[in-house]
Amino acid sequence: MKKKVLAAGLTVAMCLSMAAPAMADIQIAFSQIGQESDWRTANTDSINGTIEAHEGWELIYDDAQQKQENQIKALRNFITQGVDYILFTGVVSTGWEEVLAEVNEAEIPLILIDRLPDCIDDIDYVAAFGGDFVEEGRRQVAWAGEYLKSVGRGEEEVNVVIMEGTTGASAQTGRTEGNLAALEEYPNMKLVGQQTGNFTRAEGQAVMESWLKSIDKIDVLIAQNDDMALGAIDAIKAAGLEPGKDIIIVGCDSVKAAFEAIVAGEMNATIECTPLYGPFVEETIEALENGEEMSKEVIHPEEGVYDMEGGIDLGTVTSVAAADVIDERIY
Ligand code: GZL
Repeated sequence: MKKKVLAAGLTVAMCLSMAAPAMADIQIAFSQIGQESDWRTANTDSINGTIEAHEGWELIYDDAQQKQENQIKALRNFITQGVDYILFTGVVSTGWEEVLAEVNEAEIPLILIDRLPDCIDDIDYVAAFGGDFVEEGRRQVAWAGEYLKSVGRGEEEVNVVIMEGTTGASAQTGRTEGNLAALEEYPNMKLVGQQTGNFTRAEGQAVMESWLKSIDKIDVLIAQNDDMALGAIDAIKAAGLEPGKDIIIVGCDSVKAAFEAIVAGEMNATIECTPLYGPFVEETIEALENGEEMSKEVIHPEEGVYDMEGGIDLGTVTSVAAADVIDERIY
């Protein structure tokens, strides 16, 4: 009897082992902020798609719905699971010291992407990659200033509103720093409004609706991402005004919907901030798996500026007409 049971046991074990999926060599955990914008969706798709397509890699993914407490919980779960790598972008830039110290104590390699934590100099990380938010903010205002000059309005006093991203996010604080510094270079541009739209289209529309009721004349909107710019366009049209003409609109991210709005004449420019981090993540983890050291230098990708006609010189970059490149855009 015993032999039969043993044989049956072995048969079952063999079937199970044949049916079981191949064990991953490494587990890569990703603490993502949420799904607040087209940029974020493209960022998630790029990273998750790259990891899931890589032989032997397993993705452990968490969407924090833009809540810091959810990210902290996710990071602690990753530690408990004993993952091999952690990818992290913080919804805001403060409040990460304790949990990132726990990641360091667990000796799990930490890859910082996108919105970097203020405590970056006090933690161990193996690589860091993301947009140069201050430069992106500078480019937004400089584009508007140069454009006004190009159409003979360089001396005209114009009213500017800045629609900020999520309060306390490094993308918001950085872009605002760049926005305000660049405004110093264009004394004809007067700041008459500054409010967060939380990087979402719905909140961008609501903020623009309230500004159109409370501010006599708005000439330029600087929106710190394209989703808020697109929401503002909806509000401007509902108020009977022509977006892109009555109000000059400069976004950030360079998502496809912004190219479409520019080609339609409803938006004037967008400053690129690429979300396509998948290749960087793959190269970094492959290098680390091969025992290579990565530089601690924060890597900023090359980024462009896209507008209606091209040719606006911003010093570090010259704009390109959206219509000329819209067909090759992949996000
Ligand atoms: C920028 C990123 C910002 C985008 C927004 O790297 O953190 O968050 O500009 C997104 O669209 O919501």
